[in-house]
Amino acid sequence: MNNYSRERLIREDYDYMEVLRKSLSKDQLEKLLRIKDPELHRWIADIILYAKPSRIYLITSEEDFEYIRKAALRNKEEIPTRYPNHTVHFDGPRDLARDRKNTRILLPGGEKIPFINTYDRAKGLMEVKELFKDIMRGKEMYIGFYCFGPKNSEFTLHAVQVTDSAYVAHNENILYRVCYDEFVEKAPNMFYARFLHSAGERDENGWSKNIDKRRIYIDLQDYTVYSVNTQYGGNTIGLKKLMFRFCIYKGYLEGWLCEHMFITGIKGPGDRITYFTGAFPAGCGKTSTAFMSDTIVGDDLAIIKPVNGIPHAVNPEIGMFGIIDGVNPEDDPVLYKLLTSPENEIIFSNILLTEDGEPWWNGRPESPKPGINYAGKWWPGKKDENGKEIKPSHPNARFTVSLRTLPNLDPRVDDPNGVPVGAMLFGGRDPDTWVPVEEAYNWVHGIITKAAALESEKTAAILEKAGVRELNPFAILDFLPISIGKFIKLHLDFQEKVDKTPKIFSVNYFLKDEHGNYIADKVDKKVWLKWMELRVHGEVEALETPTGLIPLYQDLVKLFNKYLDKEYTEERYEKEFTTRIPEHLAKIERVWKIYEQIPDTPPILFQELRQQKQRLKKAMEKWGTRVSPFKLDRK
Ligand code: SPV
Ligand code: MN
Repeated sequence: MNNYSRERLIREDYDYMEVLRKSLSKDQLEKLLRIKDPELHRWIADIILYAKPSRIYLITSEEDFEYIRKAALRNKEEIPTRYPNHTVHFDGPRDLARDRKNTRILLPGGEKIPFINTYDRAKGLMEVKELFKDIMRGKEMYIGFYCFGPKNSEFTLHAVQVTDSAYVAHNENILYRVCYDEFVEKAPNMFYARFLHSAGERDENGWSKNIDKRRIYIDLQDYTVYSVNTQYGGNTIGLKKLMFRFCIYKGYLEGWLCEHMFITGIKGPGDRITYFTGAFPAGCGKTSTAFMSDTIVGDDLAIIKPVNGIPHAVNPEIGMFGIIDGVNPEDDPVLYKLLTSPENEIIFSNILLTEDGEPWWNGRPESPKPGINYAGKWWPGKKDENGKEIKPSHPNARFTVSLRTLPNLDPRVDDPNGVPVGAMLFGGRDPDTWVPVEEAYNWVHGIITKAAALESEKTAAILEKAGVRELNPFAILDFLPISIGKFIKLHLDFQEKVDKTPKIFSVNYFLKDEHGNYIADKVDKKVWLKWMELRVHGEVEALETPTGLIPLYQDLVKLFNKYLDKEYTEERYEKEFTTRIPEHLAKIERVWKIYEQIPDTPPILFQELRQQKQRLKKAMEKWGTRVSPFKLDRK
């Protein structure tokens, strides 16, 4: 990539070295100049002139971490707790989740992509640059150099984060590998993304004041993101969901996959490990599935490329920015222990900090004591201006912690070649259609009917009404910088690049019975995982339904007994694995209608859906609207 063509904040020529010499202390300047990239130097000088930070600090190794931790406390972006390694951050009541409306992909000429929030590039750049004028006055600015992936890996991308938030820098120090040495080694002949962030003016609570001027503008052409007047991690942590857009885009241009997926290892017979990746919209069981696995490589993102003909996955992150709501000692023993261990470095966001300095979230067994939370002072029974009770901790409250704190961290987490992918899972919040686990007939069937047709009820991770069902293909819709049609085609074509494709499964933990109660227990996912592991190796049979392949009753009985010490009744099995035909047909209608509006949808999508519909209709003629698994043939 030619770094010299990058977008500038200041067009005119000026002596940028002079600006750097004046604004950076001697040691900071030395650090910057060791990266031999005039375009980078010039960009930093532009920001200095433009946003006017009063001091500058570079994060170039783990030795800088302590400085950032202290800065976050000094800036009052984080509050200490009774545990020295645990801090709390509050985003403010209007800044608690990703802002879909104001997160826009900037495209030249105002090009539009269906279902994606795009905006005219020239207009967007002008608007957002204006917002950065003088915005860092009186503040310290942090510059971090990170890898998006393991060191010395063909999978890895690079990024520079510039921010006036020590909280953002602190998160990145935990979530990503500091990679200054690779910049020193490779620049200027390297690709890197640029993230410029400012929390903007903050009020006495530390919340960003100008929320109406919150913008997250993603300049696809220049691999640069401008994020301003916001603090919530999904809007601000450059290497998280902002880098992810660039990763998807680069993958699209180069023919590999960047996914919103965890990567975990499942133990099978003889202690073999089979690696799974899994895509779930936020708040739909992704983290809990990862923790139910035997080893964890990653909990949120995956870069997948062929290595010797086999798809391999790398986790670009080395930490978790996870949802804490509902994490309790019974259902999530490992995560709960990790989050309550004083020795782990943890940033909690938008939980309740009780007056005795204890971080409290929904899921802690004890009742919440008064303290401060995302809306200010909190006491039991506190109501908002509409008379609605304010929850002690927010449903999208998060924790940031290093993966290295995990007892079950996979030993291959830093492997520059990643881990081989045996299976891909797709799951959403679906009350009435998908069975708890089902295998696709083949790659294409899976990509279309499981991944592209993934639907889910909205959750608290976005600033919209929870509970409404929406199509969320690959659980990635919020992050796509290209049309979903192109993204599907990329996956269909990926088949040609590998000798063996992973098996594709759908999972659904949210199926309800006729009384509206969830049928499965939270821990049952263990059994579904173990069944899928056996399927990857062809070691159990399956029943053929009109929509895929499901477990045999007797296999589940054995697995429930072995892994959960639980009885699994025929009645439960029938309830869980009955094909609900009208619901499936309605789903196909919904999905069809959406893809009809997307001009570059691959035609094979409609073919697959049509075939699925025909199979369902045939089954309905034979058996009626409900097909019990006991009626089906073995595959
Ligand atoms: C998600 O919402 O999918 C997350 C958290 O992983 S965020 O950083 O907000 O995207
Ligand atoms: Mn995510």
